Amino acid sequence: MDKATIKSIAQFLNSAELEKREVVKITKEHTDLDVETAYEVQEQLVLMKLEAGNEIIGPKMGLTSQAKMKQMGVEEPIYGYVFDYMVVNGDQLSMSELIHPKVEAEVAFIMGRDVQGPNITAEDILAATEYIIPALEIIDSRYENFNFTLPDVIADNASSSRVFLGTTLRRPQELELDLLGVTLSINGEIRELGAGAAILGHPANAIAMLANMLARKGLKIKAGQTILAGAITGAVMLQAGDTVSAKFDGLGTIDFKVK
Ligand code: OOG
Ligand code: MG
Repeated sequence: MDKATIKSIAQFLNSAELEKREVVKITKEHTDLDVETAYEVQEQLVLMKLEAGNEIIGPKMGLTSQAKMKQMGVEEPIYGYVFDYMVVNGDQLSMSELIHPKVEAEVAFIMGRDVQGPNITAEDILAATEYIIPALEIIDSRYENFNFTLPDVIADNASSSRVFLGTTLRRPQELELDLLGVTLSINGEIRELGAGAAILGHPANAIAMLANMLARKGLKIKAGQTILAGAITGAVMLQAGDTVSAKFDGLGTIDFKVK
């Protein structure tokens, strides 16, 4: 695929996000879009957002749990980027800014040091992590009905849209992240639950995988970045009027209302 086509796909997906418009998946027309090219589209999309004045909060991992891989019919972890405009301040999610949002429970790593792959292990990640915080990610695929293939979702920045970051900070050594339990309730009813081990056996494995994936592009994890490890639970569709509440063992709660 030539550079001009890669750029035009990135532009197409960026406009879909800005105009809150769902689109047909890219691979429907561009059947030759493979994983490597999809990351080139994502790179262009990230560049456009940076050029528009947005800043990167951190890369994120996605599709790191069986719950998510099964739900989306995709079998491999991926990464994308969370930008400053995606972080929600306060406790309200505005439906009018989004297409068809879903919520999923995650933990985030706040990095104290740079981590440069390859050959990074979970132990390396834990040693380089300053704090763990709870998070609720709002994913909002730009594709109709969240219908996509692996290259499609990579090109679409892993459905990144919004994120609520919790305010409880813990040192990684204070937690057993694999045993960290979480419940996700909508309107008072538990809809999803799980433990950190759902993420590749331990959430730090997802961040290690990220460091190793970034290394293939000559990139690294940077000190100060806040990095989502991928959803522990399946994602739940949201509707205006919903009240969302997630409880994290040892990490407090995150609550918000959908307007
Ligand atoms: C892709 C986004 C995946 C996660 O945590 O698994 C993701 C999607 O499900 O639309 O953010
Ligand atoms: Mg996620």
